Amino acid sequence: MRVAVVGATGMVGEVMLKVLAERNFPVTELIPVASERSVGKTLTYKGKDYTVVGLETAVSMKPDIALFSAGGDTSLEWAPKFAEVGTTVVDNSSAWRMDPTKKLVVPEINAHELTKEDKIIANPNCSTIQLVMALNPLHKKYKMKRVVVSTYQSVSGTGVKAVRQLENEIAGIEGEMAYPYPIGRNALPHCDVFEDNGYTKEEMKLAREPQKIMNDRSFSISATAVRIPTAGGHSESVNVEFENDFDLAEVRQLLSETPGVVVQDNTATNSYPMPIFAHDKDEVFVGRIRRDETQPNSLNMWIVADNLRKGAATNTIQIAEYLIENKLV
Ligand code: A2P
Ligand code: 11C
Repeated sequence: MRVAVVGATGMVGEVMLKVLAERNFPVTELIPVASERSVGKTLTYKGKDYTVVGLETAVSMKPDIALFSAGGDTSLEWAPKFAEVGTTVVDNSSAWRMDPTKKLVVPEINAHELTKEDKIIANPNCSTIQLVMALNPLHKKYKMKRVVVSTYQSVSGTGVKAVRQLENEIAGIEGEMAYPYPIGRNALPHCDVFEDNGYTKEEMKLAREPQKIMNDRSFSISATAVRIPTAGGHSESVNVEFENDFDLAEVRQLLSETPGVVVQDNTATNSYPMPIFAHDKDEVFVGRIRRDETQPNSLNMWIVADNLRKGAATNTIQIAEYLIENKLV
């Protein structure tokens, strides 16, 4: 496969190169792509140097697959140009996610919907992916009615500027601010921009994307997204009300049998998911599984994943792997 990585010099792009190498993705030619600022720079992949090219050049090379993580505007403008020359685009931005003509895919849940005709495929938001990985098997068994989720999101979700803001604050250095307030020793109930309804864009992604991925509008999700001073890894406190009652041991069993999910849930040994454990891992970790004692058929749990891996690079690459395995590219 001739594979273009659009945004190869960025935070997610860098992890994409790492994950492609780790998983031995069948790359015959790698085409690293970034903005004009980076054209001519060298990147290393599997011990070999590659020169960064611009988007125009990359399109003219007609790669088989293009993995995009260069922001929504770049995707909106350039993904169709790649698709036009026959490239299949897997896009990690929010540009195409809610477009009814595009699929929004978490491979473990709905990759079977993909066909050869899908030339632009959307990768969900990081906090959505880890949420649906845990909700989907439970929904199938007990039928969800309503989900209330609060997130604890790391600064790496915002990008390099935010990672630097936190590092500078810890080191006591004044520098550029990614957020309107300090993030060290703080918690900001503000991820992405505010919308007219008073929710943030991140909260609305959590409310809308799961219904599309799970192809089911019978449940509703209410979200509060909070930025906290962790470097990497997003955490979520999740309350789910089901139509049907459940058995806690069966819930744990169901989740531990779900590919890509790891249950870490033993209060006797202080075993529960945390961002420092999830770092650099592809699985979604679930723990603190307990009955909500205030209302029937309701559950509380805590979900953690590495937002740059399963939340972004790994999920994108798993989609591409599915396309290859099923001869859809
Ligand atoms: P560059 O490094 O040249 O700016 P991050 O999400 O970490 O900010 O990274 C964004 C990625 O998207 C980087 O690789 C960046 O390249 C790339 N990028 C940003 N804007 C464009 C653009 N207009 N055209 C191509 N690549 C872009
Ligand atoms: C965050 N979820 O942590 C964001 C980052 O729609 O792909 C990814 C934004 C997106 O702030």
